[in-house]
Amino acid sequence: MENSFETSPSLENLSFEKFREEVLGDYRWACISREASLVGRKEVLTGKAKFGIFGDGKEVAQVAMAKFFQPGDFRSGYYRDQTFGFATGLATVQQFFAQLYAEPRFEKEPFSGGRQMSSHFATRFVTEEGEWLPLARLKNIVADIAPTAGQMPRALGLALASKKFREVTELQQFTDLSTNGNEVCFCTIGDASTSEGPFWETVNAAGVLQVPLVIFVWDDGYGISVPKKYQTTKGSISEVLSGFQKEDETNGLNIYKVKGWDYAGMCEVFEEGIRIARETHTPTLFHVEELTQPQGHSTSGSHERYKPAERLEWEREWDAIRKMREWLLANMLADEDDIDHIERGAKEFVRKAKQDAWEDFLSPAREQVSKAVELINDVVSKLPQQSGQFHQLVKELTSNREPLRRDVMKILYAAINLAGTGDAASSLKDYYNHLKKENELLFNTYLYNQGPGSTLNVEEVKLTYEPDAPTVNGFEVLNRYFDRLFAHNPKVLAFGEDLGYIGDVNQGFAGLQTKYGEERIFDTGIREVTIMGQGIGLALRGLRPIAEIQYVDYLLYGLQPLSDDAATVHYRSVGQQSCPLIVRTRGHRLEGIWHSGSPMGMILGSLRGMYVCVPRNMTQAVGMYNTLLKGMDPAIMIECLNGYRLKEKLPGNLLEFTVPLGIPEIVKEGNDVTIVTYGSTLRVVMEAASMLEKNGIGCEVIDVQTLLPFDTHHKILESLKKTNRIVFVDEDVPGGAAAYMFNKVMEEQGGYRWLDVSPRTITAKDHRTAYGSDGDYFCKPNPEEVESVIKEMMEE
Ligand SMILES: Cc1ncc(C[n+]2csc(CCOP(=O)(O)OP(=O)(O)O)c2C)c(N)n1
Ligand SMILES: [Mg+2]
Repeated sequence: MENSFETSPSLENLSFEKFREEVLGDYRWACISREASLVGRKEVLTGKAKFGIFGDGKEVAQVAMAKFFQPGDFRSGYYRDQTFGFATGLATVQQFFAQLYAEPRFEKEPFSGGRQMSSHFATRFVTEEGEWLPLARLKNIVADIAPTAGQMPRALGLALASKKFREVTELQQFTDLSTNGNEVCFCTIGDASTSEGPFWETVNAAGVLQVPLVIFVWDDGYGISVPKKYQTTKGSISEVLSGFQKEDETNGLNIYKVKGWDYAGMCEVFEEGIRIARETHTPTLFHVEELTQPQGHSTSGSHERYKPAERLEWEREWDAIRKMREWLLANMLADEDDIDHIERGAKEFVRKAKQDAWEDFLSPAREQVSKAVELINDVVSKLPQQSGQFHQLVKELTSNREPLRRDVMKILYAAINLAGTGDAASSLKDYYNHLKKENELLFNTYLYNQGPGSTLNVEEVKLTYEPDAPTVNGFEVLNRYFDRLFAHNPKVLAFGEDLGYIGDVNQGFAGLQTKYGEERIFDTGIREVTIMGQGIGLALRGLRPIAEIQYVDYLLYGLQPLSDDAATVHYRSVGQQSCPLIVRTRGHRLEGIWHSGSPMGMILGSLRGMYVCVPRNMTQAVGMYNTLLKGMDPAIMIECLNGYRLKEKLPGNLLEFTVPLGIPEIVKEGNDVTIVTYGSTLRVVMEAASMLEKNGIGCEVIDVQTLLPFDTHHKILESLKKTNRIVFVDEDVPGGAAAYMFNKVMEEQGGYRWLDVSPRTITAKDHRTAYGSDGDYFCKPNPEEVESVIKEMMEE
C-alpha cells in the first residue's frame, strides 16, 4: 500500500476507474432525480406548489440517453425528462423546484420564468437582441409543451435542419448553426401518446425524409389511467411499427427494443442507434419498455385507484434504480457503503436545493408585504377614523405566512379604495402601480420579439416601378419575387404539397426548383401537421422556412402545432427562443365549401403570438414577405386565392420594398362613410364604392393589410372622425374577424365617440359557402349588399 502511488496505474485500470466514476455519477443523478420527484410531490400535497408531474421511474433510461447528447444536438420532449435535464447540466435541481413553485423571476427559473408547469425545460437560442447563439456548440432544449405528442412535428423539423445544413451547399457557411448536419434531434414521448396522429405523421415523414431524428418511447404501460391495451394495437409500439424498419436499399427507421431498467443494455443500444442516426441520418426509434411510475402519473391522483395490485408490486420490484443498484453490486462497481453514501448525499443535495428555491420564491412577496404594511401604516396616521379597517387589512396580509404577489396586490387595492380620493394614499397608489408594472413584465411580456428582432421595427421602403414596368398576372409577381429571394437569401427554404416540382398549385414557384435545387424548394407528403412541424423546427434552428398550407381551409389540420408551439414559443421561453416561420397559404373566395374559406376569426383566436397578414394582392404580399424576413417572429400570410390571375404592375424594387405591419392603407378616399376591409373582399367593396360614388356617396375604403397587429397608429379612427360612419366588411362568419375589427376600433380606439349612425358589420353567412357563382353570391358579401347597407346608413 505504502508505495502504491509510486506505481503508475495500468491504462486498463485508469480507464476502469474512469468508467466506474462515470457509472456512479449516473447513479448519483438517478438518485437525485428520484429524490426530487419524491420531495416535489410532497411540496404539492402540502400546498406549496399547485401541480407536479415528475420523471420518477425514467431515471436510468435518461442518464443513459444523456451520455450521447452532444453539443449541437436538440431535445424535443415532454414532462418526464428532468433526469436528462440534470444529467446534461441543462437544468439544476434548484431551478426545477423554482419552476414547481411558479417562480416568475427569470434568473431563478430560466426555462419559462414561472410561465410553465414543472419539468418544462428550455435553453436559450437567441439573444435579447434577436441574434442567434452558436447553437452548433450548445446543447439545446426546445421549450417543452404539454399537449401529448405536440413535440413530434417540430422534432421532425429540427432533424430536417441537419439534413439541410449537410446537403445545401449555400448553408455550409453557417458553421455556428451546424457542423455539417451532425446534429441529432432527441425526441421523447410516452407510450400512450404514440396513439396521437402527430406521432404517426412524424414517424412516416421521418422514414421518408431520412433525417437524424431519434425517438425514445418511454413505455410505462399507462397514459394516466388508461393501459396500453386500449392505446396501441398489439400492445406494442415497436411491433406495430415493424413495417417501418429500414432494410438494405429501403428508407425507413431503425427500431430497437430495450428494457428501461437495463442500464448497460441501454448504453450499448443507444450508442449504436444514435451514432448511425448522426452519421447516416437514418431516423431511429428506441422502444424503452418496462418502465415504471413509482408515484403514479402526477400529483392530481393516485395510481392505486387504477393499477392492479400485481402491477404495483411488479413496479416496485422492477424499479430501474433498484435494478441499477443490483447491477452495480453484482459487477463490483460499488459496495453497499458506496451506494448508501451516494443515496444519502442525493437526499441532502435535494433537500438543500428545494429549501433554497423555496426561500428565494418567497422573498420578493415577503418584501412587498413589509413595504405595503409600512405604507398602509403611514396612511393610518393620516386617516385615523378608518384605522380599524386598515389594521384589519394589515392583519390579513401579515397573517399569511406564505404570501403571493397576488395577495399583496389585493390588499393594496382594498387599502387604496378605503383611503378614498384624497392624497393620503398617494404613496400607496404609486407602489401599487409600480408593482403592477413589475408584474406585467413578469407575466405579460414576450408574446412577440420585443427588441431589435421585432418585425414591427422593420422600416418601410416604398414601392417603386420602372418606367416601362410590365403588367403581369398576380402569380408572376410572386414568381419573380421568389426567384430573386432564393438567389439572395440562402437561408430561405420553401416546401409544401405540390410546391416543388410544379411550383405550387398557383405557380408562385414555377420553374424555381430547377433553378435552386430540390433541397431548397421541395414537395412534401399530404401532412399539414408535420409540414408545420418542419417549418417550426427549421425556424428554431436559424433558417427561414416558408411552409405552405395549400388552401387556408386545410389550415385546421396544421393549426395545432402553430397554436400550441409556434405561437407560444417566444412567450413560454421568456424570449429565449424565436421561431421566424412564415406559413404561406391562400384563401378567401373561390369555389365550394373547402376552397373558399376565410376562417380569420379562428386564426385570430388561436394564433396570438404570430402575425397575420391578409394582403389584397400579390404586390402587397411581396412587401409583407420582405418585412417578415427581416424580423424574428412567426407569421401567416393568406394570399387571395382569386387573385393569382388578376393583373398587377410588376414592382421595380421587389426585394427591397416593405409593407410595415399594422399600418392600414387608404385605398380610396371619401367623406361619407369609412369601409374597413382586407383581402379578396376589398375588390367587392371597391365595386360597391364606385356604385355609391355614382349616387354621390363618398366612401373611404381602408385595407387593414394585417389583422395581427391591427392598425397600431389608429389610422381608422382618423378616417372615422371625418366620416362619422363606419362599416366593417369581410367574408368570415358573423362574429369573426369583422367583429374583431369592430371591437378594435370601437373599444380600443374609442371610435364610438365619433359615430353619427350605428356601426355595422357585413360578413359571409353562418354556414360554409355553397359551390358555384351563385353559391358565392348568396353566401358571401356582394357589392349590392354592401351598397344597400351603406345607403341605409346614409338615410339613418
Ligand atoms: C392533446 C392532449 N390530450 C390529453 C392530455 C392530458 N394528458 C396529459 S398526460 C396524458 C397521458 C400521457 O401518457 P403517456 O404518453 O404514456 O406518458 P406518461 O405520462 O405515461 O409518461 C394525458 C392524457 C394532454 N396533455 N394533451
Ligand atoms: Mg405512459
